[in-house]
Amino acid sequence: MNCSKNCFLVILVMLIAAQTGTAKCFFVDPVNGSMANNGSREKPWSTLQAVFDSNKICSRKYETKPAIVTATLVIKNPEAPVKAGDTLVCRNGYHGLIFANEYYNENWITIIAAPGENPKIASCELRSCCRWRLKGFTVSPSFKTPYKRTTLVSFSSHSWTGPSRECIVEECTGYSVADASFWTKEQWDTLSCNAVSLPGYAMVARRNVLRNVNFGIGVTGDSCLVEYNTVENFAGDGLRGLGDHGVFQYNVIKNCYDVNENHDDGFQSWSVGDSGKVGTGVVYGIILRGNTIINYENPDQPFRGTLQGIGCFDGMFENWVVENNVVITDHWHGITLSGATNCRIVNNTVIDINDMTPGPPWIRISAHKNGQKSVGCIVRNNLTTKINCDTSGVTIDHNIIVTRYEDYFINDGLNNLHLRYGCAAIDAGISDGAPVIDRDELIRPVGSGIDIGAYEYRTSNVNHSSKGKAFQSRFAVERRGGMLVALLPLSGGTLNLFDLSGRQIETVFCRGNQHFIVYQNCPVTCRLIAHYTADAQKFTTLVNVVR
Ligand SMILES: [Ca+2]
Ligand SMILES: [Ca+2]
Ligand SMILES: [Ca+2]
Repeated sequence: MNCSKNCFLVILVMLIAAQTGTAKCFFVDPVNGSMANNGSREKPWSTLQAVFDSNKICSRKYETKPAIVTATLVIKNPEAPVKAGDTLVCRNGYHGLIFANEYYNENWITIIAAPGENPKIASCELRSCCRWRLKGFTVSPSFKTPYKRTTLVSFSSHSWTGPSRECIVEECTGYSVADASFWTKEQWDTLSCNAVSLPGYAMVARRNVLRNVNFGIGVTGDSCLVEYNTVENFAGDGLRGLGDHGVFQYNVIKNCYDVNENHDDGFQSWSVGDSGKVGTGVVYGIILRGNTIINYENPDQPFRGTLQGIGCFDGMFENWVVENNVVITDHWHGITLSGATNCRIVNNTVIDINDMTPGPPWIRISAHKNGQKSVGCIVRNNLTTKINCDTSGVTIDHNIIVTRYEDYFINDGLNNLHLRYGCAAIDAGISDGAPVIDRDELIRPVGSGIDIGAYEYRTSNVNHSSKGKAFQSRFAVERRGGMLVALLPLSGGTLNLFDLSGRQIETVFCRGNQHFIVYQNCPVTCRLIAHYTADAQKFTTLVNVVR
């Protein structure tokens, strides 16, 4: 009896806590909704723009202006139904152009696509905002007439209403126009939008796909995270990181368009001092890890230009880590830090995309333009076409200069820079100062030592990394008669088969079917590594085929 009474009390307390503390979901449906509704699943509101414009969201704003971060926040829209911690679920259709000002949420408010649906917005600017999460939208000003060049997603700050902080954009698809292949040079120069702007503290851009843009993701806030994004077809720079302690990891930046005077960079940073002058300050603690930067995929691409891979020319840069990046470019600057203190450039792969000038690209740490020398830096375990460092202030060891790509890489140096069986880069590095995982987020070292370059060569069973989302699980590959059949964890994606020497033996593009024949005439006995990528997730498994 006592027990059931206690249980009842416990449940009652939990229910009360749940009622007072539980976040609510509200629904927004441009096709069937109305602002006269209450926002429930059955009676959704009409568009996200209308939800903001009709003050349905309770939040906070600075009491006095100009806002300073230590000032008092007061309640805004106190009677509004959407409160801190709630979620706005957006259904298919066009949700308008989102601009909202002064929404400092005490707890996160999430704006998310309904499962399996594709809500669209022209752009989203949340200004003087805190703790917003925007997820799963397709963003393009081409949804609105007339077309207006803008930033696709920005969490902007304002000197009067206050700085933004702690906002997230993830799993969004953004583009200026869906297809820019017919754009003239002038259209590229005047119509391409900047994609994402993170100007405040602790902002995140994650798993977004951004195409046909001017600048990709620009970070001026401190402690921001930019990961697993794709920036494809860009006129400006792919990524910019000017704030301190930013982490840029596992992004893919590819295909730059030379349409104006901008010097295109895959990633660029510079310091700004108290005077406001470029090159007079320090950028602290940036991590660039596992990014892939590709100048162009198609040699016949229109307005194809050259691309500085990681170009940081106006230091100082202090306590940076640049590791496991892959830079494939037509320029001299593969990875360059001009003015570096205690920076580490370790286990990167840097190659020229062609055999013409400019290039071959180098890894370089040099003095600041003003003459201030770099100190305490390490350039180690890199596989690169050139090293061009100052001799003082930089420890340079265990790097390999590549001249013949076929000596090192599985596939001619461009499509697959995983190491070839038996190549001189395997086990030739040192672990001191080196990353414990590789570009694929797999644990290293494998074998008798750490390898040179971004990828660790592995001959046998895969060590699964405990870090990150990638490689969390394996998938099944079975022999059925003379064929191998994969049972894939997701639909779509690409499956690659390698033999244990690292030779690629099959590539299959898996369209919509989760049971897939991957190898028609499989040998009676063999061991293979199957590597499957879909929806930005990666899965690897070792296949043992025995009679
Ligand atoms: Ca640039
Ligand atoms: Ca070149
Ligand atoms: Ca090794």
